[in-house]
Amino acid sequence: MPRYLNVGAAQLGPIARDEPRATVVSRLIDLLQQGAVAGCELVVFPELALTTFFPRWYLDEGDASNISGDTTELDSYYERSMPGPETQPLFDEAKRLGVGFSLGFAELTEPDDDGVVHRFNTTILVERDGTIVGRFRKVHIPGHEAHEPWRQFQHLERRYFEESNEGFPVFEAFDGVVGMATCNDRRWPETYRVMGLQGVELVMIGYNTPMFYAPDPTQNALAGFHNHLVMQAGAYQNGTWVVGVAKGGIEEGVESLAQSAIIAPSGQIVAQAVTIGDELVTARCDLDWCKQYKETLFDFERYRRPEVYTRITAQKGAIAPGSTKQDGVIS
Ligand code: CDT
Repeated sequence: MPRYLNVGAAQLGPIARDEPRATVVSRLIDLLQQGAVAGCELVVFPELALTTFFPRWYLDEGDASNISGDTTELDSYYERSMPGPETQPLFDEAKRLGVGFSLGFAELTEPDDDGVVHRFNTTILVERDGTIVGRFRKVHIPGHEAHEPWRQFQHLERRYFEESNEGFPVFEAFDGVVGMATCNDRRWPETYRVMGLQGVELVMIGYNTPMFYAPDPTQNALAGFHNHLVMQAGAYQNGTWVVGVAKGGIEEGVESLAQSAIIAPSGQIVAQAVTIGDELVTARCDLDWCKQYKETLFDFERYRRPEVYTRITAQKGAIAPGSTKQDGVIS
């Protein structure tokens, strides 16, 4: 018997640097309402969906390892509570419509026991009754820490976000087993496999992917190919749905990839955005389709060989034969 979940991928176009939260939240509500009309139970929003992609600017005066100086503008891009006064209307509307959502945003924590605040690139999962049922903090943080003014635009995620140590949890929600990942996480096979090992049936991924990659511009023309390649492979190899949602278009002069897609456990794209702006695409996702892969070719219990994969967790960088590098592993 099929087990259907109607899902919407709510792609966003650009958000201007000075765009007020209230305006962005009204765009999100509009997409949520479109989702309700289309019969969606879950709408997936992109990474950092409440603000412009602020890591493209060097916004403080600290050194490479330390944010300091005037952080007024930087801090204005983070949420201190969720929901907060400006995001509450989205939660209220979700509850009214009975449509859940996942939402990416910059999180500034309360001070810890040492008085230190933490900054994470976070996504929350909100059920159809408006309650938060899951939280994911981005694990793989790309880009650089230090001010690099030679770039056309910077990618200072490694300055403005900590790497999460919480891993890739899954949640029993939306009558299935669901998980989240954020942008660069989608390029790493471990992301999907760790959730696959917890029986995930649907992975929600928001992204902001610039079309220009300064360290190797030969990759620019392949941005769309790589985006779908990794998500389709992750879906197929783990027998799971993947919903990849962009903030695309030209934002503050920087062009970002759109091409949001809903991908089946077969690895096939079943719905894809056709614009580079605010757009909802939907699919009726049969969560039981996952079994066809999880119980055959990718029957982990039967076929996996964890005893020969120990390098995956024991070692970080590559160690070529003959290398003198020591990384705690004897080859
Ligand atoms: N937001 C994000 O993670 N973007 C990265 C860009 C990498 S280039 C520094 C991505 O993997 O799409």
